[in-house]
Amino acid sequence: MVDISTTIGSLRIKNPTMLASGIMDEDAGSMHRMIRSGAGAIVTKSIGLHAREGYPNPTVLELEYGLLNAMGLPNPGIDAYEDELQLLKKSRVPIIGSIYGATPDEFARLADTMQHCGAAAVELNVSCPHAKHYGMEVGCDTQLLYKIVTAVTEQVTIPVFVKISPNVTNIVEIASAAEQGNADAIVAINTVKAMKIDLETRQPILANKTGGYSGRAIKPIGVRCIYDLAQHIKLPLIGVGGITTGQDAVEYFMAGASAVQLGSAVYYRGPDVFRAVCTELKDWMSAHGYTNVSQLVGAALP
Ligand code: RRO
Repeated sequence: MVDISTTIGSLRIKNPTMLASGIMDEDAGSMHRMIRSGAGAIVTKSIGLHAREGYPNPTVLELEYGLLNAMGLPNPGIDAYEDELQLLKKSRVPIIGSIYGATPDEFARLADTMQHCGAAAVELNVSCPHAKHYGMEVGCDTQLLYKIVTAVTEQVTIPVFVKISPNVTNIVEIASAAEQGNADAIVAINTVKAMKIDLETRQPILANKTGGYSGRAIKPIGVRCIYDLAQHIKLPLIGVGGITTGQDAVEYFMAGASAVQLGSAVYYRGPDVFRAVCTELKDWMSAHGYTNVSQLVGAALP
């Protein structure tokens, strides 16, 4: 019998597929739909202290091998989002509150509200590749990141995950700063900074010019990041980036991830992708003689 439940620190999830932040998570209705589709956990949209409109259109492009987005952190602000979280309080799967900010105090306040609203964990988004003041400025500065993670871990009792970027010279240094701040897990990776130019207008198509690339094309980048992190960081790792099939999840587990997040795959395979990936994962495991996800975690490491 194959058991695909997994643990990320103290958080136990019935299957290792989570909805990644930013897809189908703007309100309780869409998140309920993802729960019904078999996601093991749900990560909310990244929420800040105040409402943000996001960038003007175009904000998302489908390219040959993935999606390019520059949404610009659109969100209603934590006070308005509380209503959605209240509707999910009785959810049978853990809800992980994604938050963004610029200072330790902002992150601590947001995490506190997420905890009060019943979030099972918080995910600190310090890695949006194109958010001025809230993205890479925070996620590239190890001292600031350490202070932010420390402020949040001192404020809340729920697990604190930190989502980091592949767009850095040394991803291990960034994750170490989060580890020193007492984070409970590292989520890797956010999207890869990228651009698409229209040949006729000779201009970048996204209104913001640059955006974040996701989907199948970035899977090898995510796998490499998890593999590097697994050799230097003791914290549990959550893999994200291009996971579309059960075999993709196996690859991330072998690199060192204990769970995976799916985002673009919901666009490519539809909302029932979670159930499909879990079935593919179970089939692969039983065909290869594995009974438990933990047997796969880090199998590729030296
Ligand atoms: O909202 C966005 O444009 C966005 C965010 Br917050 C993020 O973390 N990653 C991304 O690709 N887009």
